Amino acid sequence: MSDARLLAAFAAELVAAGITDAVVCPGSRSTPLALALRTAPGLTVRVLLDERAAGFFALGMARTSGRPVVLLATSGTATVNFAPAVVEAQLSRVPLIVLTADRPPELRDRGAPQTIDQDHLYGRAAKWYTELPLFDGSPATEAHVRGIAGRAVAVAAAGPAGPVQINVPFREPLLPDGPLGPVPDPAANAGATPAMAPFASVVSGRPVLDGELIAELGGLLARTVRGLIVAGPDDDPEAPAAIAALALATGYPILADPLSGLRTGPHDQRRVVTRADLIVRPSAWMDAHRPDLVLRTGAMPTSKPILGMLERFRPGQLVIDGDGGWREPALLPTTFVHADVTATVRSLTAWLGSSSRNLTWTQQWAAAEKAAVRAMDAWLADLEEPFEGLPWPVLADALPDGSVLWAGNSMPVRDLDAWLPATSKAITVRSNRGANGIDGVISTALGSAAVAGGPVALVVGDVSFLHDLNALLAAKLHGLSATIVLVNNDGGGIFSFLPQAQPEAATPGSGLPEHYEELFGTPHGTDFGPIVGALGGEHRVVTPADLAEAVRDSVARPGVQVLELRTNRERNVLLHRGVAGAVQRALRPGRT
Ligand SMILES: Cc1ncc(C[n+]2csc(CCOP(=O)(O)OP(=O)(O)O)c2C)c(N)n1
Ligand SMILES: [Mg+2]
Repeated sequence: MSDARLLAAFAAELVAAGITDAVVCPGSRSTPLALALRTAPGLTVRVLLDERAAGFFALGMARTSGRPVVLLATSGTATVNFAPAVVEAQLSRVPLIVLTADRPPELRDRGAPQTIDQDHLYGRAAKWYTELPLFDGSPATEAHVRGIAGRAVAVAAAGPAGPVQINVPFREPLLPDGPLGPVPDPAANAGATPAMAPFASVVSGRPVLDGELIAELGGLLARTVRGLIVAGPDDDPEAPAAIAALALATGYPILADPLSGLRTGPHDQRRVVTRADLIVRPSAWMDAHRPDLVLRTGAMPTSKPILGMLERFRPGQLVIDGDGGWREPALLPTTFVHADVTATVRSLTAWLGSSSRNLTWTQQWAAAEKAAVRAMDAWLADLEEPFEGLPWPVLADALPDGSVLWAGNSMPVRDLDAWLPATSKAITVRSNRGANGIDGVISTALGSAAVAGGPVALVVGDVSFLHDLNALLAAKLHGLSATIVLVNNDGGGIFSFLPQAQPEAATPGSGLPEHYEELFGTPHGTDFGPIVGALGGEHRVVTPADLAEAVRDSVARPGVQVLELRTNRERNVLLHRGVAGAVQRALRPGRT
């Protein structure tokens, strides 16, 4: 088989294994593969100019479509620019197939241009690394290359999902030596498939517990009155309804991280606690409601107060992780249940049966949730200045069913936690919480917009926005639409909550407080309007009073609208303290 035909076969194998989308960055060494992907039937190729942004764009696509996405870069530093997204994909369990074009072996480590060591480039962040052979026309090479495509997709998608790297060497000339198709189907003689059957595929299943183990765990839940379900970040669309049903069967409240899927959607939300971040802070109420057992699903929640509560009370802990993970940063003695979350939770619910267990405990938590929501709503209604939590209730109200809502890292995801209310609308809520980077946030949301079935919105800080400006170019090049609420506090607002921002904590000669603004506050005074306009987006400054209407207007229109809400970092700390105080007052004895 000629080089061209084998390259086309490799692309066709990716499609046969379920790949529908590829993100390709321009370059010379990758030419044959770029052409093979671009001409492969069934594959949509989007070209992005900056590999760092392209990596996150592919990540956003994969998280929203639920399918692995292919990435291609030319040799050299281009491939290294995928690294932040590869790391995020590993930690947030997102399948990516990263193709890195390379010089052939004889040109490596001898001063050839644009040649770096791409062998295992992403280290342990990639689940699997392999290199394609140089094509030599032999049937063995063809079988090997075809098989690698299917294997790469299967490995990337198998739990825990993650990135794989395939390094692809090319010798000059870099043009295909003939037509890139049609691709002969090696299985065609055997029969009957209209689409090409993959050369290598895998049949696998989710790990489930047998009845005896379910009875053991169910018995523990049945014996324990003071239990909590802590639902952490999880993209599995089936888990929320199953977890909600277990909460009813056990009487356990669900401390629902905003990225758990529990706060939004049509499932039963009666046991969902949305204000846990504020409720579980040290207080007399919390001392009186210490849990004996915590059942965790998903990743560790974003909320530091929840982590602090676990560290303070040290309850028994079950962590269910169908991907066999060990996510337990509270350092508690823990039983890890390495079985599928939805299946396990459903079996436990069935084992427990429906009875009204632990009513007092359940009602006390429900009362705390109600008191916190009431106190926060009243506090917000009385507020007469811009507040960084405001976008979340506004977006939850304005976005229609089927929307995808992204939170930037730093304060946006924390304000999301405090302020995203429960809603029966099917809004998917996401954030890059694997490595918590402030890079690539816009690219991720716009990649999501490329494949989402409904509107996409993002709330992002100003420093994060500056990190990822050329993401906006992707929207222009590919006709994407999104609503971006840019919370502009002119710097890194999160640091104002840390000890380095407290002048009274500074010791003489420590460099604080005099270098605080330079090192942490990082004011930059950027005028965002002209930048957004130059990159093809629309920009307007919004006030708290017109945010809701601006969001509605943006959701109804194509293109990217950046709605800039200007806030103040110092005021922000005081306002966050103010609302936390309002919740604590609402939890005082006699109030709930
Ligand atoms: C890629 C990367 N660089 C640096 C950091 C450290 N960091 C965390 S938050 C932050 C400031 C973010 O500022 P902004 O996006 O404006 O959000 P705000 O804190 O104001 O809410 C920085 C620099 C990080 N998480 N990721
Ligand atoms: Mg900021």
